[in-house]
Amino acid sequence: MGLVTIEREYLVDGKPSSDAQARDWCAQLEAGEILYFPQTPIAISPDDLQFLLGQQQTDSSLHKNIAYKPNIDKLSGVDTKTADTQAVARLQGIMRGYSRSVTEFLTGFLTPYRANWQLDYASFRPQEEQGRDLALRKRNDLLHTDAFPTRPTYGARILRFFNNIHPTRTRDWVVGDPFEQVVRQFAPSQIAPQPDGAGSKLGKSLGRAIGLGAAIPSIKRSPYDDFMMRFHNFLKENESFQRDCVKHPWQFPSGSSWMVYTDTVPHAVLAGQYALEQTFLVKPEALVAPEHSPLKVLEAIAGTALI
Ligand code: AKG
Repeated sequence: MGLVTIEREYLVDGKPSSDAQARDWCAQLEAGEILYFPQTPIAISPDDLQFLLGQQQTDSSLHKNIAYKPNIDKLSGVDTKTADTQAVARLQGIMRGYSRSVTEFLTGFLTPYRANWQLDYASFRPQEEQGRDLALRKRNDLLHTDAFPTRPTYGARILRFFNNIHPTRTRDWVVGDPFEQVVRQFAPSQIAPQPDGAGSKLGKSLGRAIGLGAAIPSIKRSPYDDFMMRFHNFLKENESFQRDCVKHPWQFPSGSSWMVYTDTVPHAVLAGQYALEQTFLVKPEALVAPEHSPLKVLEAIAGTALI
């Protein structure tokens, strides 16, 4: 998988020079490329940056990162009982501003999506990633594709925009082969469609056929979401995949941004500290190259609808 570099001078007032250019960048993203901005298009004031670099995550046993939920203007991952209330309010204000700036930028940049995406959580990642002590399924240094345990997407794609705000250090990623290749590596070539009403059975049989174990209980998900969640866990738990899979290293410098569909690009972060991130859920009807979407790839393998 490659990196598509977007220099400032390619943009006109922060926007692609034409609709065709915007569609082309969307198509490249959907096919698994990372769009990389050597100089971030998101303005963060020096004061806010200084403040962020002084923050620690006090509640990291429960939450991997500090999350901001823009739709309800709430932070989680901060221990509000012990944290300084002024500092929490300031962090909330910065995250609110960051979320708005990224949304505004991408509304102008990814024009084919703007009527059909949903703003999801933003996050602040103050922890050093190298050597983090996390439960295996929470580890981000193991290659994985993303799925959210509590937020099934019903086929919407997971698009994430990152900022490396560390003053000097790179944020070091590795990415693997594209989703379709990885899924087919583990799935048999034919999986019999199931009769009506057996949608979730199909999700299970697809999962079982590629050795993903039982379905994950509780939250109501479509067979598609069920598969994506188990596939995330399967990749992290699969030692031979982690050891032998293709790994392309990318080091994102201080002050850069990048965005990627993390539901299909297997990725891991090996080192780095201090990043900001905003997630969008892009609905199937907005996609310019839906054949690359994990939903279409899995439906083609299964031979039937999965949502
Ligand atoms: C994820 O959030 O899925 C990651 O793998 C972490 C990426 C990062 O924080 O750079």
